[in-house]
Order: sequence, then structure tokens, then C-alpha cells
Amino acid sequence: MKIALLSPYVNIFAIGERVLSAALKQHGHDVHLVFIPRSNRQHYSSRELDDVACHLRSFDLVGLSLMTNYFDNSVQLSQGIRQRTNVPIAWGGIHPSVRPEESLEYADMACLGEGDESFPDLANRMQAGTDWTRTPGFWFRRGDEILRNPLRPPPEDLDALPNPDMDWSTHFVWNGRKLQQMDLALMQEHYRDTYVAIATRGCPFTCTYCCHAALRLGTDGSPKVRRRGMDRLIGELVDARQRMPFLKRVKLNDDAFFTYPEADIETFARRYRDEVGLPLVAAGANPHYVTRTKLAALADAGLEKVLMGIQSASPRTLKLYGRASSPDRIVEVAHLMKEFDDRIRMPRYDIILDNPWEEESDLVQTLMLLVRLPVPFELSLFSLTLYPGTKLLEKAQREGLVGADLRPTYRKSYNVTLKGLAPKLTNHRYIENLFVLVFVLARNGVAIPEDTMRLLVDQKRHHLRRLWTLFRLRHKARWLTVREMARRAWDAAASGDYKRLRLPSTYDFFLD
Ligand code: B12
Ligand code: SF4
Repeated sequence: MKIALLSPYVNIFAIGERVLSAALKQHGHDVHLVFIPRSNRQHYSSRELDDVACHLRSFDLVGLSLMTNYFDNSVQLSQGIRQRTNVPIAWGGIHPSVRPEESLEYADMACLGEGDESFPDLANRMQAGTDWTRTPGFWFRRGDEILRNPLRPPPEDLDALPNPDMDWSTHFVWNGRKLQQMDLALMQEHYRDTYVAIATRGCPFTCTYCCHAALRLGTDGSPKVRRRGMDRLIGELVDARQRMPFLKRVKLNDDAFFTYPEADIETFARRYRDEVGLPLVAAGANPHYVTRTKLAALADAGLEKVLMGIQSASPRTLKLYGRASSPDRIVEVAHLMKEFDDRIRMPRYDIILDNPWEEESDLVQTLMLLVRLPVPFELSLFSLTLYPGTKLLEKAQREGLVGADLRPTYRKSYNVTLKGLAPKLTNHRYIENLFVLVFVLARNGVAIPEDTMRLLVDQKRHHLRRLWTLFRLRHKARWLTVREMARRAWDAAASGDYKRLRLPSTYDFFLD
């Protein structure tokens, strides 16, 4: 079978599609991976759709992977391909897994859950000419009818699965003018300098704004983490490093990396230092699982950045989010990281704003926590996005905060800094600006004392003193921002990489 896998995302990490491609190749199928890197706010031109469709015309099946924020892109791509070819289209990924019926309005088939076994099974049945519409893990559209097959449990043993397909002799990328065969230079341009990998699947928690619970498809629904063995994980990273000499770091992007026992992390760290040796970023550190032993081992191996979810410090909001983390534990872990600040520079903490159920007092509690954390640090300020398959979306629907049409939610920016794309559900502009103020100052190593923050959040008393303090802090933050811009411009000009001139959008928000 000739199978093309389309990736619409702005980056070309495409971990899901790369593992599927490798699995299909193992079964003897002829697979092309086609990247059309695009922001989810840009549309495809007819010339682009003509070129992509022309490439796909000789294929037997096209697969497309999508998260919810790429719904519009996926609809446009699928409709464009359908108008120009007769190739059946399969959707897979998070969105079709949680919204299969809606997906089948645009695709001929939808894969629910992990496709490592389902997709090769479908392709093998199609090739053998047997009834492929009975493939477990897939739903199919037949006229007005939907064929709902049973779900398939996700693979237990991740080490039995192939590594992501990094053999770019069968990969293609839209280069702005035409689809081009991937080569090392194009990999460098599009993949850029950070190799993104995941060591685990699943998550031990059940946050109500996350679709993980809905993703426990084909299981008893209980939280469970599946972990890769160190041989396979290190093997993948060594291979990536050899293939892509331009890599400058590795990012472990999974939510549960820190759930490995200390002994495993120590083994990983030792082998990573000896066999891979690139700076390391660990995303998704949960304060429950971070220990000094793990940090020490990873710092020795090159850990330079940790991304940790805080989301809120308000007990009311944490209960709403189903998160058990305590603010004191977060402060403790932040101080643990500070012990290694000669190597782990600038941790980044995730915070969720724009929550319609939060009151100003909840946000104030989070601000008061942030000023207890050692500087420097960065913040990722997210706008609460009610993705399908989450408990919070159900609650918002019950309470009439979200209508039956979910499309505006799909299009909503998950970043607080982009305004005007969806109606804001909250109006805490002053307090939100304080988060940006904390971010700009903390990133530059400037701590706001707790007393000062207490004054800033107290809107009733000390009116003049508060205004004066705010004026001075904003002034300082502006000056630091201008300095940062100048430094970036200098670095970009020196390295000839003008893309780096772009400012993080948080700064735009602060400066406007
Ligand atoms: C790695 C990761 C990223 C990486 C890389 C993403 C990528 N394109 O590869 C980065 C950092 C870029 C990223 C960014 C974002 N992510 Co992200 N990410 C993840 C994470 C942690 C792991 C994804 C992964 O690689 N899983 C392992 C692979 C093997 O699984 P998979 O991709 O799901 O693919 C399997 C199946 O879905 C299926 N499948 C997938 N595609 C296809 C296609 C076909 C044809 C078929 C048949 C089957 C199929 O088979 C695959 C193999 O089993 C998940 C959490 C999770 N548990 O999935 C969140 C997750 C996917 N991200 C999420 C979000 C919201 C985002 C962001 C939008 C926001 C944010 N704050 O992070 C951004 C924006 C991305 C963008 N480009 O616009 C949400 C998606 C929610 C939703 N409803 O869409 C998730 C589920 C996190 C969460 N807990 O809510 N992410
Ligand atoms: S938000 Fe993170 S910690 Fe919470 S359930 Fe989702 S993946 Fe797990």
C-alpha cells in the first residue's frame, strides 16, 4: 500500500506520525511523510493544495494528524484533497479521538486513540482486500451512517514499538513554493536545533482541563503511565544526534518523565551524558515527582531547563482543576532547582489565566506564590482553553458559558498574549498585567518583594503609593525589555539568523 501521512503543524516534530510511519514501513508499506508547516491561523492557497494533491494522487490512503487547534487547517486540507483526488482520508490524533463524529464530517475514517496497532492493521486489511471497515480502533463514514468499531487498548510495551521515522529520504516539505524532497538543509531549517522526544505515554493525574482522561480509550479509565526502557530511549537520541549534526539540545516533552524511579533517572543521566552529551530540557516536571537526587543526576548530564506546571496557587482553583499540588511544595522544588542554578538556568513555570470561575482573590494568591520563588525564572501564561474531552468544557457547557458550536473554542488562542481572537471570559486586566510584570522582571533576575506585591494587589488602600510603585516597576520592566530587544538584535545580526529577532509575544502584551 502507498500511504501518505500529512502533518499540518507549524513544527515538524510530528512524533505521532513519525512512529506510525515507522510501524507502517515495518509492515512493508510504502510511506511518505508530508509536512506542510503552517501556523493554525493561516490558510492554504489553491496552488499549494494543487501541488499537495498532485503528490498524493497516486496513493492508496492519506492520513492526517490533528490537535484541536488545527481543526480548521485539517478541514481545508481534507476538502482540498477530496476535490482534487479520490484517495480516502483518515484522521487521527487527539482531536478525532475525542470528537470522532465531527471528524467524520470531513474524513472517511477516524482513528480513536493510539494508532500503533490500528493503523498498520487497517493498511494490511486494505491491501489484502478483506473487510477493513471492521478494523478495531477505527470509526468509518458510510453514507449517512457511522460504523463504530470497538476501541483497541493502547500498546502496553512501548519498547516493542519502532522509534520515530527520521529517514527523510521518504519525507517531503512545503518550502513556500513547492513540495520538496527533505534533505539535511531543509531538516535544519524546519526542525531547527532542538530534538523533541517523549519517554512515556499517559499521565498519573486527572486534571480537569486536560483531555488525558478522555484519552484512556480502550482501558479501564484509570490513570497509568507507560515508560520506555533506557536502551530504546537513549538509542533514539544517539541516532537523532548522528543524523542531525546541527542539533543543539534535546527536549523531553512528555508529561511524566519525572515519574521514573530515581535509579532509572540516574541510569538515563549517566548514559545521556556519555552517549548523547547535548544540553537537555525537561518539560512537564510535576512537583510531586521532582527530587534532589533526580535533579542532581540530570544536572550532571546537562539539564539546563525545567518546565513545571503551577497553574494556580488558589486552593479553590486547584480543586476545580483537580490538581493536588500544594504551593509550599512548589516553592520547595523551586528552591531545589536553585541549588543547581549553575546548570539549571531559568526554570519556566506554567500559569493558567482567563479562568471564568476565578475571582481576583484567586489570582492574587497565585501572584503571592510567584514572588516567593527564587529568580530568575520565566512564565508561560496560558489562557484557559476548554478543549473537547475535558471535564471543564462539560461544566462550562452545563453553565451556559460555551454554546453548542465549539468552533470558536477550537480557534481560541491558548496564549494570554493574543487578544481579540475569541471573546475573553474574564476581566482581570490589571491583575493579569501584574503577571506579565512579574515575568519580565523575574526573567531578568529582579525579584518583587512580597510586601511590594501585597501593596500592588491591594486596590483599596495606599492608592498613591501603589501607583508610584507600579509606575517605577513598569518603567524598570520597559527598560529591561528594550535592553533584551537590543541584545537579541545583536545576537541575531551576529549569527545571521534573523528569525530570532522576533520578540516573545508576552513582551508585546506588556508593551501595548
Ligand atoms: C509532544 C507534545 C507536543 C509537542 C510536539 C507536538 C507534535 N506535533 O508532535 C509540542 C511542544 C510542539 C506541543 C505543542 C502543543 N501542544 Co502538545 N502535546 C504533546 C504531548 C505531551 C505528547 C504528544 C505525543 O507526541 N504523543 C505521543 C504520540 C505517539 O502520540 P500522538 O501524537 O497522540 O499520536 C498517536 C495517536 O494520536 C494516533 N495518531 C496521531 N496522528 C494520527 C494520524 C493518523 C492518520 C492515525 C490513523 C492515527 C494518528 O496514533 C499515534 C501513535 O499512537 C501531548 C500529550 C499526550 N499525551 O498526547 C500534548 C498535547 C497533544 N498537546 C496539547 C496542546 C493543547 C498543545 C498546544 C496547542 C498548547 C500547549 N500549551 O502545549 C501546543 C501547540 C501545538 C501547535 N503546533 O500548535 C494537547 C492537545 C489537546 C487537544 N485537544 O488538541 C495535549 C493532548 C496535551 C494535553 N494534555 O492536553 N505538544
Ligand atoms: S495537565 Fe499534565 S499533569 Fe494534568 S492530567 Fe494532563 S498531562 Fe497529566
